[in-house]
Amino acid sequence: MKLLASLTSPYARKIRIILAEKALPFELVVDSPWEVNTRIPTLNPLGKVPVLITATGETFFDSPVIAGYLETLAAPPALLPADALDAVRVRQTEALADGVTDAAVAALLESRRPDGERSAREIERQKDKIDRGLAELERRLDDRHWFNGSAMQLGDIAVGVALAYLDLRFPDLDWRSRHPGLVPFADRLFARPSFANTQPPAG
Ligand SMILES: N[C@@H](CCC(=O)N[C@@H](CS)C(=O)NCC(=O)O)C(=O)O
Repeated sequence: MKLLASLTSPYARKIRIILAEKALPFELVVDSPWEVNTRIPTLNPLGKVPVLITATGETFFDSPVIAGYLETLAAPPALLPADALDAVRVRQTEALADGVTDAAVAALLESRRPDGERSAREIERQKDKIDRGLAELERRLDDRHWFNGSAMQLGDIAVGVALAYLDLRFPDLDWRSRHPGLVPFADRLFARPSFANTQPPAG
């Protein structure tokens, strides 16, 4: 199994964390879709990472699909519940967290546009999505340990990845002060080897 990923992609990090939690062997192929020599568009027409190539040569993207595929390998721990409706609820947590990440990526890309093309209004619009998303996640977590059920699942990993991505790209947003209810949760996740060993390079 091969995972094509850039080291800074939060979506790819979500998959690397799942692979680590499940102790599934894989080859990490570092490929950035922003580089001219990238192979990614030949594997994913959308030109995005992560892309997974299975042991039998089948290709899967994007990260929620890859996460679903990895569950089919039945490697413990299960990160989606067996009950179909409960699995949808975990997927809802994942979608909300991925949406926060999407808004952070969009805000970052907008902030990197040249002077005169950059829209401060668009950056604020995306930051509002981040703040509303985190407020909703904080509300849903309440004082529980995990978002869905009594053990860490896919939704929890996606939330941890989103929060870590904010630390990397928007430390000034100071999500810890604005959403303190998420701090113990994040501390718990960030201490796991799967998170510690997949930290993006600085810069
Ligand atoms: N929804 C996708 C998002 C993937 C994505 O946007 N990846 C970024 C890297 S963080 C990318 O490859 N961007 C290249 C591009 O947009 O051309 C997923 O969950 O896999």
